[in-house]
Amino acid sequence: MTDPSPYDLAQQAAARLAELTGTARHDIALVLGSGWLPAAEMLGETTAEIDTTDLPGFSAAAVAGHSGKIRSVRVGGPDGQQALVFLSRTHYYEGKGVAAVVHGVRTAAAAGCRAIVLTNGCGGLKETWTPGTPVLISDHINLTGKSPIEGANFVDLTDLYSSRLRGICKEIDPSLDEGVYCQFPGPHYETPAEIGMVRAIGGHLAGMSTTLEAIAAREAGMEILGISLVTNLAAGMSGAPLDHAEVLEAGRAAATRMGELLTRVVPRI
Ligand code: 8IG
Repeated sequence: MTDPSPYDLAQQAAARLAELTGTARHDIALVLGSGWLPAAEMLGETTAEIDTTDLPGFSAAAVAGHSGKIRSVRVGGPDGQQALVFLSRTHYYEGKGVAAVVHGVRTAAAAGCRAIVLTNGCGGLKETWTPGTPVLISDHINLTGKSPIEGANFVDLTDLYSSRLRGICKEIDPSLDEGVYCQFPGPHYETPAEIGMVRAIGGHLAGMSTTLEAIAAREAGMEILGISLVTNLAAGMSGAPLDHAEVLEAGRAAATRMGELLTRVVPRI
């Protein structure tokens, strides 16, 4: 027998997800990056929590500060939406392949989600972005050299990070800035010279996730909101080496601001 396609596998995962959560359809998905869990706790009432490994196509989480769980969360708002919250993601640097990286996104689409909020922790290239500053992703540069799309499907990527959703965020918090996110393969951080390259090619944020997921989400027809939490100044800018513990601490410190943003924006998506 041939292996199921990534799209079939996502359909299977969504069917199992519906059984395990007792919720036939989800409306909106959120993927939590480094530092985002405390913020997401404020979103609403968790009606179910499952292990990703109980769904077809997912494997165990690999990074401290990421847990391999998916929550079904009742979100406030007029229509009472049901959110699917991924407490972890599969990173490109885990070496499981691009299909594994975007399996959660495809599962969310198959589960009915018409929008997705992709969050991450990353390095910032603007001095004014002190650790703990959330920044809206306006566009991206995918430096992995890979695509999650299989076959000759020439997907359009203009307005990939919905200007409508960015507008809603800015109505809620006019002080929010925007930036272009560059995805590096990782897992090492950049060299100062590579951050110089990011600046030269028009990037403002450096990280190890999000762009492949955004491409898969667009392919699946979802509207995308991308928000980075700047947890550190990009390599070479602060004079100090980058430290994963500091990254997690910056997330904890900024949780309230990000939690308020998510809680107010999600019901309006
Ligand atoms: I959190 O400075 C976090 N993730 N590539 N560079 C890259 N990824 C990151 C960084 C960073 N900070």
